[in-house]
Amino acid sequence: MATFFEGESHTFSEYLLVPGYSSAENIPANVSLKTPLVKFRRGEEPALSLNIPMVSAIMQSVSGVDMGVALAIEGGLAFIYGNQTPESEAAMVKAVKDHKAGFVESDSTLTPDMTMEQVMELKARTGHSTMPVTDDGSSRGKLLGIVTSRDYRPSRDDHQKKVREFMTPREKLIVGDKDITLKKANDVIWDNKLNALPVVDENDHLMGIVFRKDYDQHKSNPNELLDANKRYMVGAGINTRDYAERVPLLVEAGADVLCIDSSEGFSEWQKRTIEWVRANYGDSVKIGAGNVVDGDGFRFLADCGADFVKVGIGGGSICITRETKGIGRGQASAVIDVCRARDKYYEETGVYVPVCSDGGIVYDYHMTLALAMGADFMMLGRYFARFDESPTERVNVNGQYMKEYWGEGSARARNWQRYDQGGASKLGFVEGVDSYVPYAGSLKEGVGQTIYKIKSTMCNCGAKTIKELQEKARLTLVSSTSIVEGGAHDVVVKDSQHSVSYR
Ligand code: RVP
Repeated sequence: MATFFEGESHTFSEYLLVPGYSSAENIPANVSLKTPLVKFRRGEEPALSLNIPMVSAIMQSVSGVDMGVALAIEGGLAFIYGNQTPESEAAMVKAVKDHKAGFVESDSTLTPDMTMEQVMELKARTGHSTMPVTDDGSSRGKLLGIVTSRDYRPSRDDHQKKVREFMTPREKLIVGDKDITLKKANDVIWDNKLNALPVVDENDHLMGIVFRKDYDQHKSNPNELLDANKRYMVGAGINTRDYAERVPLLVEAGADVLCIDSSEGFSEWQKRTIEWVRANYGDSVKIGAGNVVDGDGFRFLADCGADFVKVGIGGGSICITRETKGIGRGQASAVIDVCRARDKYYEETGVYVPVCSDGGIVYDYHMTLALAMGADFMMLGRYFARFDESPTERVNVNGQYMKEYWGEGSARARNWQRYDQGGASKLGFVEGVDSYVPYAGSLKEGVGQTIYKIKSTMCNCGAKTIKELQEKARLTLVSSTSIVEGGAHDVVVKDSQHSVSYR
């Protein structure tokens, strides 16, 4: 006879935290959200940690270069999507690794033959007034000059005037060489009263620009997630099909950690993939695996040598796996069960394998719940898709700004490798939808707010670290009527926006 799990499977919304004793020490400023990213032995430090417990989903509509940089600045990590050629994925990884903190790649570059009218159009579009001039108009072309708003007067000048006539030419520019540090670049900016310093390589090709304001911003990002060479850390998704071809390119590009992206990870395909990585790279390449939803699945992947294990089937906001295939488990129950197995594994082997809760986070407080239930960090799709830094278009739908967000199992993404069970190379049926999510501005602001909420709740539980939260948290299941009690009720809410806003 089949196995029946005890009890029902629950989602995050069915739980609440019951506050514990908090001392005067329990203030958000004293809370650290540092958390292990990869496995480690008892008494040792993990080789890689996150400064905030958030990673972005391995999805076309979520994790590109901008997400990689923006999330590393806040202390988290993006997993660049694998549903593209190995070459283009590696190029994205490399772009994040090459992105020097404070060194900006120009998004408004001119050629000398462009007109003042075109300059004004570009400025209106990008909002940027400092524009380098290169031979081919690309951000990596040979530097010929620079245009700032001090170089032309739209009210007096002929709008057809060519850039070459009013730019500050290369010979009059102060530039930084390719090895200049951010600190030195800032000194040059100050000493010469500049607003921006172009940085060029040995052939005078533009590499980036350092802006006065970015240096200040860099100083005010104490959580930045950097590798040993002070480059941003970034992860990359792989599949169980083309790893022999893909992994070497990603490693070469500098990926700090890989993750097998699969809707169902309790499989021989994952074992083979991890074995291949170990045979070729030993422990030097870190690789997470998943997704699983119970202790058996966890133990299997831990025994295979996974560096972390990802949990969640069917809970993603765009995911319809449970409806189409009837497999999955409520995300809270899955996390609790897997984390129990993780703790048991740690007791038995002395190896701690971090657990990532993937999908199904709707409200910020769900993240605190996931951590309290034992997760070490969360993977989020919908949450990050809402920000400027996700790779999709911002569109106006019936007067409201939205960002597009589609599942990897949708007809739009057609990521058959993610759903592959060794069959034909195509997506047999869809397991995801194409959707909109309400636009939510900059990642920095959104993540800042979320982090503050998590820290505040941790204070209510008397915890200054995630580990302490996991030890001290007291959780209760809630009935459907008490969920109603938890929202505004029996009043007429004046600001109806509140009831649908992101809590
Ligand atoms: P969410 O954060 O709830 O939007 O969920 C994101 C997660 O959903 C991803 O990390 C992935 O595990 C899963 N996903 C991605 N595509 C699909 C699908 O098309 N079914 N599901």
